[in-house]
Amino acid sequence: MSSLLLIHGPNLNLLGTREPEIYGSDSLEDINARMRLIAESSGHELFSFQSNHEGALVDRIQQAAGEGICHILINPAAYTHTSVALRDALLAVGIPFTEIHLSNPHSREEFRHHSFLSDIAQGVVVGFGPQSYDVALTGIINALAHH
Ligand code: CA2
Repeated sequence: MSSLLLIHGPNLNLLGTREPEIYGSDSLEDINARMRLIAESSGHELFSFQSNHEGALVDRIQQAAGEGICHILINPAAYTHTSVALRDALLAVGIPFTEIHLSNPHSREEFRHHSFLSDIAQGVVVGFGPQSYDVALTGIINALAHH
């Protein structure tokens, strides 16, 4: 059994309430519950965490190092494009991670085209709405099985 951690960045607590044409109509709790179910049906456990605060996200990543988390799934939201602190935290703990986005940031404004995380991620899944999470988790579970 592996322990996985799903992290959501700022404003993602609003999922399902606004801008469904960009971000879909699932709530964050819908996504968390579905991810937990997928993980558990393969014999793994999955914890989730959301914060609007960069430092709280850094703290959660650091904490994961002492919890035996073997993979982090993260939608860093706007911090994708700004945060050296999240990059440093992920490098510091050395836990492999997958970057996830609901939308395709490359088809949006120029400032969303750069990610501080993509080049150090194991994988990146973007553009499939809430299904991006399912695709990422399925890929991780398959990779764990062949390890
Ligand atoms: O597409 C994604 O998943 C993003 O990470 C979403 C971020 C955006 O800054 C990134 O460029 C791409 C924004 C999240 C905002 O979440 C909301 C959810 C519901 C209603 C309004 C905003």
